[in-house]
Amino acid sequence: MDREEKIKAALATHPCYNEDAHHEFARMHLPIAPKCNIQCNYCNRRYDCVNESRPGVTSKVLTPEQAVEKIGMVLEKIPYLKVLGIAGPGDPLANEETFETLRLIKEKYPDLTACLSTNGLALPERAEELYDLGVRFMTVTVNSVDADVGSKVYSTVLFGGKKLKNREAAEQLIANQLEGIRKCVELGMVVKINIVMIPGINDSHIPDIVKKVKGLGVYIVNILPLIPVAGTKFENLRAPTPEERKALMDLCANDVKMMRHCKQCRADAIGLLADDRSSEFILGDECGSVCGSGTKGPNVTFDEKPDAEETLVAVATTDGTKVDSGFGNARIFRIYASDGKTVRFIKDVIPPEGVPVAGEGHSKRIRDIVDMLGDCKAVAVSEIGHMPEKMLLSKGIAVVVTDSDSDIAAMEAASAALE
Ligand code: CLF
Ligand code: SF4
Repeated sequence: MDREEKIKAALATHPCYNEDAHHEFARMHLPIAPKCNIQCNYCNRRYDCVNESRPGVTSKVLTPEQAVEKIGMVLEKIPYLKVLGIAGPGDPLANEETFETLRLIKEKYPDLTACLSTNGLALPERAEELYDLGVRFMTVTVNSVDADVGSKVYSTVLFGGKKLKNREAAEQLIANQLEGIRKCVELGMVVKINIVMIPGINDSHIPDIVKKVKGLGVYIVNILPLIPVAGTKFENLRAPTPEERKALMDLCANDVKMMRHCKQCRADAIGLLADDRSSEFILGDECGSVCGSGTKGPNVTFDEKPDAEETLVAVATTDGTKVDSGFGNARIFRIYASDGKTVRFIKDVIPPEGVPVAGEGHSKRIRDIVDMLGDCKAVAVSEIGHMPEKMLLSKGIAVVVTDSDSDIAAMEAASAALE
């Protein structure tokens, strides 16, 4: 196969770049890159890079060796895995581990597609190396192509041994992003642009960004909604409504292909975009960090303690993004701390799997889960049976039935706990 045919074949099985492929083919993120070289005003660095992930999600960092070892485990259970992505938890190009991981992937899994997501600051100097290491799919998050707008989005940029601020920071970042994109396209990579839509800051500027990157030859654009996160400069801004985002995407679709099926997945996501199976592949020494209890059972120790005035609540979920599970069958309980006005993510608690859905085994599972929720004062679930509800209420844990997004559900649970 020549170079173009190879890229065409990879495009046919890439779940993000090709909407038709996302029900059939899986991606695996390798969370090996914790550091970042810029500060976006919507990012709380306790969590994964928001340029590619949903806010409030924390991935455990692996070494390149651990990450590559895990690929073999995943392929055994998910043979339709086609793409290996590096998307954080920080910026991949601010971490040498990214290059080591790509070297290992090229050696062991040359048939899988290597994909990367970056803020683009270091792209001009590393693009060729990335191409040589086999990267053919590159995502760059570009929130402005105008330094006046950019200076509202970014507060600092670390470049050339200097800490740049405000307008100077934005100018440098934008120049590097555009040059990096140009180089990647010239080398023959397929380039996707992510744009975070921030009402009142860059929303009216987004059509100009799209026109600019179209001129550089990008393949597809993904407009992500701002999700305001406590502890960031943008915590009091509002998210765009789905209607506003759709209208903007429809407008920009006149210029370039739009991605409309993004799941804002975590930096350690594994599986089909709509079915994250990362909790099935937790390595032994990841327990206690990612999941708190993992399969170890009750008596959770929270490694990040809530402040004295904060209330702990739990949210039942499958993929971390919304409440979609009943109490007894939840794959993950996301634990949040709330001061009554905002919520902040503490950690995931993962109940043991493979327990009977009825009989004594089932009641024991319910008791274990109640114990695992430790000091939580409320739990949000999509449904709950009489027995677990009674058990929770007897322990002073309020129950909220909802189908909201996880962070909103955590707020609903916190209100119920404080009633
Ligand atoms: Fe990962 Fe990103 Fe590659 Fe996909 S995700 S590095 S391009 S393999 Fe995909 Fe997830 Fe949306 Fe990203 S759904 S957040 S667009
Ligand atoms: Fe956060 Fe990503 Fe921005 Fe770095 S590039 S500050 S990790 S959102």
